Amino acid sequence: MIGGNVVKIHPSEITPEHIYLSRRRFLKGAAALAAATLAVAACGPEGSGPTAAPTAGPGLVSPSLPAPSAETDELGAALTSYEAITNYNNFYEFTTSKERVADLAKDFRTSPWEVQVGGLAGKPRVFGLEDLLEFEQEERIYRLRCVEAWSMVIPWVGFPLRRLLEEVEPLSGAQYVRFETLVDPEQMPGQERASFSWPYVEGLRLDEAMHDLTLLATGIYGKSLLPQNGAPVRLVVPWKYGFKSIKSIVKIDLVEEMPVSFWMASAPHEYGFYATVNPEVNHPRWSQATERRIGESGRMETLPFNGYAEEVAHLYEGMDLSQWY
Ligand SMILES: Nc1nc2c(c(=O)[nH]1)N[C@H]1C(S)=C(S)[C@@H](COP(=O)(O)O)O[C@H]1N2
Ligand SMILES: [Mo]
Repeated sequence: MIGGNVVKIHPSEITPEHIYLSRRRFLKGAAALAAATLAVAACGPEGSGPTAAPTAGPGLVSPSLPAPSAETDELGAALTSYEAITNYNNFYEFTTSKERVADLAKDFRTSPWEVQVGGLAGKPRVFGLEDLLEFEQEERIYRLRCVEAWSMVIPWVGFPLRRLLEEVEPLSGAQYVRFETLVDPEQMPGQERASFSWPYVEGLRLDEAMHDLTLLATGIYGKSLLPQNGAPVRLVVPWKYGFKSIKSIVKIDLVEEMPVSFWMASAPHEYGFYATVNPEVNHPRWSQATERRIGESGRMETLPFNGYAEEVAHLYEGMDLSQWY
């Protein structure tokens, strides 16, 4: 914990007072967007009008949404700017250069989009993006801590993964959840690099996947995700290193055995399955004790479980997490 007088508020307690983006608002937002886009096209370059937010880009969920709903996370840390969140990215399918992802991903086709959900499920099902947007969307302000020791505070829009998994009815043998990103080297030039084995795969234990903090994100700052952030739908697991939060998901399977993730396959001595944020367990090549908050100077202390210990530490009782990077 940071200090004695910090009041911890669980994200689920924050959101009701803020906005729950109902499906209707999403649809209304889409219609408003179409109108706004026309107006912008008629009135001049984007951003020239007084109501156009400088960061407004394609895929605005709803221009009328008062998002984000707060200026800080529950620890009082300021939100990272939309500019930084959308221009400093890890998305190896496009490039390993964080500053170039946004440009290389700008034409990535995110519609139509389908996510196949199955494996050990009683009711396996294919969800179109429009089906995913039928789940009640809410805002969650989470810290994202990359294993490379930088971090951001991001106002996500999305819904708990648990709701999707409940829809497909996990069978009793299901112990883990395995996720896959799209493979399409024509659109994703980084996938031509043979040094990695695609698709990008990630996994969670079923109880981690069912935890209320575990989000399927569809937006940031009240706008639909941009490709560089994993459009149209990506995972967010805030108490684990960022690489667990897999982008542009096309497949989710309930499975019996622990999945082998992209990073476990690429560098097994550096990246493990659990990857819970832990300032006491260093990466083999650098310290994890502190982090650089993007947009701020200096370094800050990294918190156990990225500051979510109260919510998630119980999931790991009796486990030696120092074994897991
Ligand atoms: N498919 C896929 N998902 C991915 C990655 C990736 O390269 N490919 N990078 C991960 C890493 S290392 C981080 S830190 C976060 C970064 O998310 P952001 O760019 O939206 O901040 O995405 C994660 N999800
Ligand atoms: Mo990362």
